[in-house]
Amino acid sequence: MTAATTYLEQVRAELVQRDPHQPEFIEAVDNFLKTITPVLEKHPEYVDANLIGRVVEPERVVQFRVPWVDDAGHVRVNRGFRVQFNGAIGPYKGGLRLHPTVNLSIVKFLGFEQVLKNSLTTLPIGGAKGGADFDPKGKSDAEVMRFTQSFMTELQKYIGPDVDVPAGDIGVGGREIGYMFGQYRRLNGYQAGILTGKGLSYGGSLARPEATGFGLLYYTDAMLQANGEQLAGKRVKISGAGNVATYATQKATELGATVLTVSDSNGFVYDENGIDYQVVKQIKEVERGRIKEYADRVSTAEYHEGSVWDFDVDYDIALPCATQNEISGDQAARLIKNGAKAVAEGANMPSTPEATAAYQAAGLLVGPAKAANAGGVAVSALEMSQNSERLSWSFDEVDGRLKGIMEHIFKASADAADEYDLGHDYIAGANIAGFSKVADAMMAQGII
Ligand code: NDP
Ligand code: 2IT
Repeated sequence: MTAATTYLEQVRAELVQRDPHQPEFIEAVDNFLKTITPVLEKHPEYVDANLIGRVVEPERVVQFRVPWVDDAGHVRVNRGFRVQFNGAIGPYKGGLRLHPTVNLSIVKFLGFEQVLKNSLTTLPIGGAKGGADFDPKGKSDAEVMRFTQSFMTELQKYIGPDVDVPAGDIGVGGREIGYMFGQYRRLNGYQAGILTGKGLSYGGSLARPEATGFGLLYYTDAMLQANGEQLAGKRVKISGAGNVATYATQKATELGATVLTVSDSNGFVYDENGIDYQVVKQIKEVERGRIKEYADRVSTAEYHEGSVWDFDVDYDIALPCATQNEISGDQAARLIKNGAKAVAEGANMPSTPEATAAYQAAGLLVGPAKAANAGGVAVSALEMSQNSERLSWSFDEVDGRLKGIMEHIFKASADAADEYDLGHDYIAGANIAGFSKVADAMMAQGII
């Protein structure tokens, strides 16, 4: 037992004692704590400053009532959250999730991940997350509008272009950002930098919708190339059929891979000839339908109920792009049996700890979420830059910067793993590289 490991055990014990009912948050912190001992051994001053104890405690948590009236005239109440986790390196930044499973544990896990992810982008943004336990599925446009207006009426008290800048996540896309922006403007006047993921007509950035999915593939390609491989010719399994999955499918296909599957929470479609992202886009973005409909439109595709991770097919690369803990230990064993050699996480924390242990035991290349999916928030930060200078950059300008940022994130993670003799452990590398800037900034700013 070194001083560093004893200290980390104390921090963890305190956290579990305080928040025993926050399993996702504890899981996200554990994923970090497991990798950070060598940094504390090199920097004993971090232990003296109880830096880890401070890093795992959010700076501020806001929880609020969101009342709204449904189309039948009934008064409904949801619970809204904003967790401003760490502002040491810039204004709080992170998405809003609308999903019935949203609770404080989920928002804190996402906020904690966001701190390290945002640091990895090299851009000046702190970490935050928010959302509500509202289910957009089956709601009319008018209901979504009334809900998001009520949500923003409270949230606007806590955000600002230099304070905290929310964006989308599960259940929050262009429609929801538009309604929230409108309500903010009605209450406070036009401020472009209040949200990112905006429509192009009122201050949005080209390539923000594509950014997370495209960025995931730029990262994956960089990881493969560093290991003497390439994306072209590879068979890829993707889960999810939302924003991240759709544009991951597009970029994977453009880079010469074949995407065999996409999914939603009911089931998945499989097509040996490759999934057509334009059909997915039409069904999900335009018609707000279910992925089952894909098989009605594309004759070579099959639809199956259940998890895509329970489906056996030979493939090379897994790109989970749906939600947290979607891959269990058993499903990871199956993925390895199916021949996958690499996993890159588009969703936040999609692999259970058992799954991650299985990948590592089998020697897979693993791109962790906080590195591999950082392209979305990176382009959000570029949207903030464009808003500040009151200019818009071309698609190629934004996409080119995104690619550079993702390649840098891979390299910084690989270099950190090298520095600590951790081989190809890009999970530890991302944690260490992301943490080092936050740690420097917190140490410089005193005990706050
Ligand atoms: P969307 O709402 O656009 O799509 C979510 C997709 O995941 C849908 O296909 C949805 O299916 C599926 N899904 C959601 N919850 C579950 C569940 N419990 N079980 C199975 N499938 C589920 O969200 P995004 O594409 O934006 O987000 C996907 C993931 O990527 C999330 O983990 C998010 O945090 C992460 N992410 C998003 C970024 C962004 O910029 N949007 C940036 C970085 C990460 P169904 O319709 O059936 O619910
Ligand atoms: O998880 C994420 O990084 C996001 N949902 C995007 C956050 C953002 O501010 O663009």
